[in-house]
Amino acid sequence: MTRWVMHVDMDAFFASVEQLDHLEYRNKPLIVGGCSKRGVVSTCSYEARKFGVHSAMPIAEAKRLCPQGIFVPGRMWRYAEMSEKIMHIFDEYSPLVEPLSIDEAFLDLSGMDRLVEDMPKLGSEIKERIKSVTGLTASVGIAPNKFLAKFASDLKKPDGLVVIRQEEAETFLAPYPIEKMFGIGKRAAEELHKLGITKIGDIAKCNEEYLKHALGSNAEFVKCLAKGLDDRPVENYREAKSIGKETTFLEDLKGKEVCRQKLLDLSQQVGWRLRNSKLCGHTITLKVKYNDFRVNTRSITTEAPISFDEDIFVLVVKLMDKVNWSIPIRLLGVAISKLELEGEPILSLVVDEKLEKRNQVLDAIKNKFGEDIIKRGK
Ligand code: TTP
Ligand code: MG
Repeated sequence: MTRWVMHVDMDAFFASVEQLDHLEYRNKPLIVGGCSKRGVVSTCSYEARKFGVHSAMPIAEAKRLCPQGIFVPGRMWRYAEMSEKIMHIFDEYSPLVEPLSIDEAFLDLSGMDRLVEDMPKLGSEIKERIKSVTGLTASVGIAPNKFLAKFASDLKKPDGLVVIRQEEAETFLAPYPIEKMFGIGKRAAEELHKLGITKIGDIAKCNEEYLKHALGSNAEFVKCLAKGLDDRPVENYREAKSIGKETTFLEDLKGKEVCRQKLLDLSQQVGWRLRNSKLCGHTITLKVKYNDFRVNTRSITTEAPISFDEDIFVLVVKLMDKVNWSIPIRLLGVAISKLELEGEPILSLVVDEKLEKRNQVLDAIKNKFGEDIIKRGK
């Protein structure tokens, strides 16, 4: 059975929504972002991109590059509303959808015995459906795995549709610069350049041991991607029995306080995924792996379902008392299980309206910028 994964990503999402709602912004360079002097660009219309404006650029610089641009603050509620509509459409096309951010998702299309010839048609269909329901354009990539699908959706933006077949994948990827690859950050790119590696094809051909000089333990994974191979599954958190997040540290952690901060980060990441999937859960599990590879897991179950970061973290802190922190720690993990669909307002252990608002705002921002953007203080 051929595996098929579709990646859909909306074009200039916030800006397109603004252009849809305001006739006067259409076909104009439009910049959405914080309007204070020190604000940054959230995104901008393709008309503004011609001037070199892009996401995360200071507004002041955008104004310099594109003085005739229209600058507007964002309306998160409106983008969230649109996002929900889009996610519903995805559900029509696949039972297995993995939302990645406010405007993109992976759809698993396998198991429907679809032929490669059907793929462009399916891509056009979903694009048309999105256009007719929302008035917005999306770019679509279809391929046998996640890496290729996301790569493909980015190639012909805006309003693009690219299908990559497995047998052509390696040749297809080869001429592109390494910076276009998932997992290659700025630092890794610099290290690769030092080794004389500039194209994805160079990575595919390179000896793995040599690659390790630049990519460390990621060398094998990245080399597989460069060959167009990626077996990561499309994950639907809604079907998950548990949602968890673990981190293995490059250097062992020492001491309870350091671990506490890491566990706060992990609790937030778990909470975010949970709420994104409209789920809540009852059992919290703390996992600790020591540097001698012994593993200790502790769990606690609450009567009322929880989904807030604070509630998760409070329970994690309780579990911390049952763990030995005097041995160096190699890995920490937090998971929540006994999941259920978020129904009526969730009974929080700490009933607090402000908390709910804060979680909503945080989620909106994390959806916007990715989950690593905000780390709460102690
Ligand atoms: P993206 O999909 O990265 O960007 P985009 O949809 O605006 O443009 P593209 O056509 O290249 O896909 O992000 C989706 C939305 O997330 C974007 O419209 C605004 C928001 N966002 C930010 O607020 N800040 C950022 O730095 C980025 C990258 C996105
Ligand atoms: Mg987008």
